[in-house]
Amino acid sequence: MDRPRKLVVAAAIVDSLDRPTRTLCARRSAPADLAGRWELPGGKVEPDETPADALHRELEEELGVRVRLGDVLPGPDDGDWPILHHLTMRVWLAELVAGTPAPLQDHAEVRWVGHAGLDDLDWLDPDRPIVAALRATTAAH
Ligand code: 9L3
Ligand code: MG
Repeated sequence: MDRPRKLVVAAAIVDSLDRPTRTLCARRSAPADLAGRWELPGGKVEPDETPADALHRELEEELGVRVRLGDVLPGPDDGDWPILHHLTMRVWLAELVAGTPAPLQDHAEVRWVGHAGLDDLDWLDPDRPIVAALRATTAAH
């Protein structure tokens, strides 16, 4: 029997859901094999959580922020984005409602990056196609 793949949730936190021009990018400090690479912040959904609840928890823990979620950025895997064979990722657009993003846990740095600068960062492999889709979405505004 197929077991459902474990879900990771992440946020493309933009400066404004109505008129996105910049995205909050986070550079990982851990684990060692991912340290230094950039990602959209988030993490694993726990068994007792909804995906959206998990994302709010992760953003509070990792960055100290509260957000409003916008649309899901649809991916090729039933709306989600493949990571590895046992993981899949769901990504929401979001905007800040409280807090100033800071690298509280798992990150060395956070940075607001404009559309044109997104390609210059050394992204985690699974985040690269997501960022390409994000660029296409945000450039349309
Ligand atoms: N991951 C990849 N891209 C992302 C996120 C948030 C996570 N944007 C991968 C890295 C880890 C796994 O998912 O292998 C779980 O993430 P975390 O709980 O270590 O943040
Ligand atoms: Mg995380």
